[in-house]
Amino acid sequence: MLEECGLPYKLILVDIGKGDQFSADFLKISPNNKVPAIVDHDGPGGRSLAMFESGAILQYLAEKTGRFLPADPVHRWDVLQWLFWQMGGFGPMLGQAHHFLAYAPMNPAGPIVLPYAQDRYRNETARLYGVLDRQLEGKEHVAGGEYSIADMAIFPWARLHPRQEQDLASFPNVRLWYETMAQRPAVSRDIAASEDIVDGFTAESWAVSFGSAQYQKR
Ligand SMILES: N[C@@H](CCC(=O)N[C@@H](CS)C(=O)NCC(=O)O)C(=O)O
Repeated sequence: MLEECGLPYKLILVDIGKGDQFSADFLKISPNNKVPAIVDHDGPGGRSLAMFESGAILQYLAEKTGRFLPADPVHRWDVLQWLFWQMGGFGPMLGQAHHFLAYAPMNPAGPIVLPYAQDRYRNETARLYGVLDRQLEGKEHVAGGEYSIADMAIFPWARLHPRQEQDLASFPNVRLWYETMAQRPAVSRDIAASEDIVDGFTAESWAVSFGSAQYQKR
């Protein structure tokens, strides 16, 4: 969204494998210990505004710039419902697919392979891709009749379809949309700058992500 809007920004790495997300300074900005988060030094009334949750951040930036969220109420609510569909379903369920299909089998204390959980989240992920595929039938963009923050929110999860054990050949409308999205200059710049590789865990990074450090009372 920042790239699409041409807004100036400074990217600050939060190393979630090392536990940067639990630092007192980061928790003031993002109390749920998750990225992404932003601080807008030119927020409402010229004051700084900190925000977490990508859906809220996208809506905030759309309202600030007047871009990528249609003004017409019918189209606007169409975009917002698909933005919330990502926040409530596509993101969380695909995150669980990543956990049981890719991360748990890499547990450094010994692989955790749970066929029921793997089937459950692989199937639920496929169901959600099917919903998206039907929504994209005959459409270039997910909602509102134009490129919007709904496309932006959904794309990064779809980018990881191999990790979710999904073949986009089964979802031809999603595949076409995905390929078109990936060619947008702002999106391809982001793809080039942000590889997502998880090739193993140490005892420390496992504890940070899924163990004692993650669940320690704060
Ligand atoms: N609903 C949140 C999800 C954010 C999220 O799950 N972030 C993960 C990385 S993809 C994270 O920061 N994990 C660190 C942790 O849980 O400690 C959003 O869309 O902003």
